[in-house]
Amino acid sequence: MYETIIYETRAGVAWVTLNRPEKLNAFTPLMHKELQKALKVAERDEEIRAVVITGAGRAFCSGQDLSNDDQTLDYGDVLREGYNPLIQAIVSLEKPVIAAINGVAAGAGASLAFACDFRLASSQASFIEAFIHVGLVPDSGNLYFLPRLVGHAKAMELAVLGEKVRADEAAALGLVTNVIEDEIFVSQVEAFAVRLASMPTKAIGLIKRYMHKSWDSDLTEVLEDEAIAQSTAGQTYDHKEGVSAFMEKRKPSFIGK
Ligand code: LHQ
Repeated sequence: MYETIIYETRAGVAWVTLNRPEKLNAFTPLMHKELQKALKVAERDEEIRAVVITGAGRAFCSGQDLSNDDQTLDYGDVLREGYNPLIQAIVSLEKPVIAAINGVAAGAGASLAFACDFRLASSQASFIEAFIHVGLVPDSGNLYFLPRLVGHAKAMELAVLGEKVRADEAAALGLVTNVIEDEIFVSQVEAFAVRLASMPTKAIGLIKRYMHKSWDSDLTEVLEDEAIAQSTAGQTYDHKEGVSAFMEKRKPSFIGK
């Protein structure tokens, strides 16, 4: 069904694997189409309560496929048609999205990871703001997410110098949640994703929506947004279940509704 990605589901988790290992999973227009389709499928499937994005082979994603470079294309249009909707799809998906960074994440591949809600890095992972090496500027949300993740000064340094950031350095910068030894990477990602998929999904979706929105809001707006979100969360099954479980001194069993 897909040519450039693999889409699999298990235990409430959708696994989306970028699958062009010979090009270090570089983006093509078809990969954009397929990724967006997969994210829609994951969004609509009520059984799916967490999404993992990872790469086949030794890389996470090397950004735009430079071997397909068509000089007649306006890069602004390439972004508007492929990358921007992809980043928006990740941000607006009200389920947790985990970037499982198995290897190098370069250029827009790094941007893809930065737009996700969690980043788990293999000890083999690295990040490169590769844009500058081909005379380009960070894109695909990179200029939005990177300074928010690591602060303005560090973001400038990474974006302008384009030096490789190893997994342990990325962890020290707060760029990744965790660094995991390569041999146990997939099983640890799976455990993390399954843990998220058994949590109160509606509440996670609301946290995600309003935490993103908070960057553009003042305190008065955030307080009201919290009230709106809490009103919705307070009416969920999972809220009732959480309270009952607490009172009955048992583990809650959340269903994501
Ligand atoms: C590749 C690529 C690649 C094709 C490795 N394309 N083949 C948005 C909108 C519009 C236009 C432009 O850009 C953007 C956003 C962007 O993403 S711009 C930035 C584009 N990406 C890059 O500049 C990164 C290019 N790649 C690299 O710098 C290196 O490959 C990294 C650092 C990722 C990995 O280095 P190595 O581990 O030494 O691997 P390698 O360079 O030997 O690559 C292995 C193969 O993969 C190789 O092919 P070959 O046939 O020689 O085995 C590369 O040509 C191919 N490959 N990235 N983006």
